[in-house]
Amino acid sequence: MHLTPQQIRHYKEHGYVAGPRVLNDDQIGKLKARIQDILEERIPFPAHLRGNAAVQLKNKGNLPVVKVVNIFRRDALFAELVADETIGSLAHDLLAGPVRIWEDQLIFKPPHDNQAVLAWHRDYTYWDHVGPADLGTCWIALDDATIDNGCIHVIPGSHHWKYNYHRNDVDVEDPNWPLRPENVPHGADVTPVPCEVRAGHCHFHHCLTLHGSYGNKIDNPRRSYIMHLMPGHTRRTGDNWNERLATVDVPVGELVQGPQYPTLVAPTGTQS
Ligand SMILES: O=C(O)CCC(=O)C(=O)O
Repeated sequence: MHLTPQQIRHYKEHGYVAGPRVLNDDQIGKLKARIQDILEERIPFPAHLRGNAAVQLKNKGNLPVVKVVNIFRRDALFAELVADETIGSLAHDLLAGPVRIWEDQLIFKPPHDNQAVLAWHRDYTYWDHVGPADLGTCWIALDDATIDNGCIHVIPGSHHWKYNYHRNDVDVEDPNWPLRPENVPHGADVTPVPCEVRAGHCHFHHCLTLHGSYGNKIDNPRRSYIMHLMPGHTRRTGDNWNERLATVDVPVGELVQGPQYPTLVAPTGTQS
């Protein structure tokens, strides 16, 4: 399966694009069951990768908003998605091959949680020890992601802005900090555009596209599985600083590749 030329153009011009369905109902059901097992600690998962789900479960009787990273390295069900031909083919439509996985995440937004906000950000601000800045994300909905349950919003075209902020500049108390008029280029349009994604479908965004999401106002959780992807030319450019991510185990200047960063399946006939 491929993205259409219009979809590819949309990604290049606007920094994001809605993609097709990549998971069937059976896959979604299995992934949701596995997520529940991880979050409720029925299967072991390193605590620093799982957030503080267990503590909050005991305190509040409800799961908090949880982000779990690098699941594919520990769980065969998620590793299957990294090896999925459809996802691999779509990723190669947008990024130069061989496309590799940089990091994955699952995000669980509990029902009726106004606090389940993901602050506005550009992913690359947190990945600037690898480059160049042309990584991309394949964001897969496991529930319908809607305005009411906190779907992603983007600022179209913001990946083209001359805009550079450092993670230490950010006021973490203000989820809108990157959108403040004094922080964006003069005259920039910062109107957020919601990206609703049906369950099983995907959405892609560029690592420089500003995005964020708001709370969940409905009775069901909003679950998503997110693959952050590198083009084949991504190199380590600087020091490791984010201990939540695996330490980048290649020397500065070298391509980020090896068993920690599996290659996605390239469509037949693609040179990698
Ligand atoms: O799932 C969300 O609401 C935000 C996810 C995100 O920031 C990302 O995929 O880069």
